[in-house]
Amino acid sequence: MTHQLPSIGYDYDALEPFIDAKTMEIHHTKHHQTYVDKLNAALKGNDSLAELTANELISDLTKVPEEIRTAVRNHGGGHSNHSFFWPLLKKDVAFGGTIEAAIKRDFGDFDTFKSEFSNKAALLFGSGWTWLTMDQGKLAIMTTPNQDSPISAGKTPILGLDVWEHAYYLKYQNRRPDYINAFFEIINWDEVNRHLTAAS
Ligand code: MN3
Repeated sequence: MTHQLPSIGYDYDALEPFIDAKTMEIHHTKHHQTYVDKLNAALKGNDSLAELTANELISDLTKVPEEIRTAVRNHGGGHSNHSFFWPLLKKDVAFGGTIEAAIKRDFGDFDTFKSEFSNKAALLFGSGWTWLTMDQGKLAIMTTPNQDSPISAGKTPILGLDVWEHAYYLKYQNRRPDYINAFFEIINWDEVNRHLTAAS
């Protein structure tokens, strides 16, 4: 199997003004494409891994030969994380459904969840991701460095935010908190609910 760049499922300008079209285009066609290409390059000649999806590859990295483990972790993680990220973004989706009750149960209220998630995203040093995961039946917020995935730690991602500078620098420069606030305006809660249902 050759890994392929998936479509993001909407136009690059669909998230304006929260995320600009140029950022979306470069992020998808350059950054995500590079993860796909480098994953394919790393896997070349490793027939035993050829049938596995990116999620399967990163779910147990000890099964990946040591000489390509770092490449699969970084580029398989990058491919998995970005494929997960694009459908999480959509304008004008109302917050509600099972996620509303689950957030209330595990965080008390939405504002507490939002402020914990935003603070972790803002304070993450360097490049990485902030996640809402399902961990042993409970929602939890975590961060990962680089392109590491919660899947490699045995957790199921429900929501994720790319806080690499390439995700926001053209529009927001060093103002990562403004990007995080914008993200909360374009969360596709329908997609979040789908992940929550699948994980429950
Ligand atoms: Mn990215």
